[in-house]
Amino acid sequence: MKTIFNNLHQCHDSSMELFEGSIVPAFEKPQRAELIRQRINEVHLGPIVNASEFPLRFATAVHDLRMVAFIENAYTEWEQLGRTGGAIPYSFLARGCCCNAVPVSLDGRLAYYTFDVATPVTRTSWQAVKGSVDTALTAAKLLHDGERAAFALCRPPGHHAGTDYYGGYCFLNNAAIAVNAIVEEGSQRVAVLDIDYHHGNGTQEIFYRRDDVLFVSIHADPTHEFPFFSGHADEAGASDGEGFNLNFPLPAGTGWKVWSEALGNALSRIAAYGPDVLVVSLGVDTYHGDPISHFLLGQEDFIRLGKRIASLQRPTLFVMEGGYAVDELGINVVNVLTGYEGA
Ligand code: OKP
Ligand code: ZN
Repeated sequence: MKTIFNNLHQCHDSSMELFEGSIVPAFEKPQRAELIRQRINEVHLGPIVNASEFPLRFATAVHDLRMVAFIENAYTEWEQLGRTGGAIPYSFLARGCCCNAVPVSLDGRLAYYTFDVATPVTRTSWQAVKGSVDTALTAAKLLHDGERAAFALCRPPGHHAGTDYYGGYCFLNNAAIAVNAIVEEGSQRVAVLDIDYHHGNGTQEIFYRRDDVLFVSIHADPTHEFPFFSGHADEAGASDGEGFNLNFPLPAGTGWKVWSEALGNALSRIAAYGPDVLVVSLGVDTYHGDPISHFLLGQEDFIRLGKRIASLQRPTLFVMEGGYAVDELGINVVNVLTGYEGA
């Protein structure tokens, strides 16, 4: 299959991250995309194609225009205040607050739009963020033009970004923007299978009230794991979307046996839905060696996983999300893709 790549990903390099009370090197770093690209070349998965540019309206079709503009301009404002480092908040919008108005000051708007400190806007982040969206849209276009599968090597990732908030290393929701574009191009039903270790809260929220997009996610139980406030089994969708959201929260220590049972149930639901297109939010932070995660999948399991996804026999768009064990990252990601192709 073809891979879509965008060199602009390098423009987002936040270098540092607050982790368990210390400042450590960022887990979500440019090397990730480079290592995946290298592995794709090594195994001759297929051609690597540069992303094309798309109008921003594809992004603002699922995100609040004011948030998109905020991400684009936050660093200019940050610098005008004489600040250095990445733009991050020191405060957050808490539940039950009496006023949901967007504040005026930059710090107030940071508090409003982002939900963690792991997602700093740097001087050039916007170019990478827009480039990542373009990567997903270029891959979606390939499917529209008749390819059976494509891999959008997106970076930064996207599945934690919701309609009007960003966080968890994610600014704009690449997968959701691609899904929405696919629906606008005429697909009646699109299924999203999110297999990242973390729940795709943003994607869930964006499609929660829609029946033309089925969201299915297998992830760490949010009672113990980031993003903490969504991903429970009883979140089934609302209004028109009731029954079109399906979560499989699993405990820390989950290995292939239990994980693949959940996958079987997820795939049954997707098969019953009968989507025109399947979009896979592909995280490999389910790997046993991942430094921030607690599932126990092995390298060979990723091949099995790819084969199982292929059994659906739907046009499939893989969109890169997480995976932080950099030494094995290329192997794990490409194992899913070769598993899919070899099936
Ligand atoms: C993004 B994706 C580590 C804190 C990290 C952010 C995690 C974002 C994951 N204990 N918090 O879903 O891979
Ligand atoms: Zn993740």
